[in-house]
Amino acid sequence: MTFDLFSDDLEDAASPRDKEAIGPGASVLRGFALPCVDELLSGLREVEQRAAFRHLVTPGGFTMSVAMTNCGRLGWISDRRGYRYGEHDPETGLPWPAMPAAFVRLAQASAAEAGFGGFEPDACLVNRYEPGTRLSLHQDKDERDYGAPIVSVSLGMPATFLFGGLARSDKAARIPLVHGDVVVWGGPDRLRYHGVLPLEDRPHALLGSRRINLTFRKAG
Ligand code: MD3
Ligand code: FE
Repeated sequence: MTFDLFSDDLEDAASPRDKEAIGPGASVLRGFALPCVDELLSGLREVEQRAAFRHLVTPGGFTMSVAMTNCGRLGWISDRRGYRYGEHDPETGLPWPAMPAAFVRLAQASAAEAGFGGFEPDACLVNRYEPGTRLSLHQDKDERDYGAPIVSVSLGMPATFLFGGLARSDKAARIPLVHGDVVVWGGPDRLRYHGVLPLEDRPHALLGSRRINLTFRKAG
């Protein structure tokens, strides 16, 4: 919630003034995840036990500084052969863990709040950042249908999100994201370049020197 001397505490986390349009199809829902953070963190612990965080290698042979895991029917992976979604964790050969119910509820409520009713995510990529970790500018193009939005939930340390245009060279806006913020990207913003600046070490009360980002997609 924005700090406001005249706030009367009667608003939901998603009151209109906390929905910021950052593009024609993209909105930041400030604090929208706060009411369910405890459930999200216990869901995350279950997911991590079945499918541990790991550092993937890009097709070009670089190890990503972000550690990743997945839940849901499909998981996103990268290796020397390319980027793709698959039904199994290549580390264990097991199906990815199911999406915890609290994850699905929040993803659907967020999409609806941003104007994308009927969102049915089948993939949740979980990114873990530590101080110094960054995500360079990229587009998300491995999903089958660009008509569905992507929902992203930020937990733990704050980050500066880079929101570019449809060409890599377009100037990127810097959007600060903090614990509990949710961003929904769809429509004409779905294929915009984006990234995350290297994280500063500003330890968070619940998560310490980590940032977790859940990204919900319709991949298949
Ligand atoms: C903007 N993750 O996993 S939020 C990613 O904070 C990724 O971990 C970032 O970019 C993170 O691919 C950023 C997710 C996000 C996903 C798709 C987008 C932002 C987007 C598509 C278009 C514009
Ligand atoms: Fe992305």
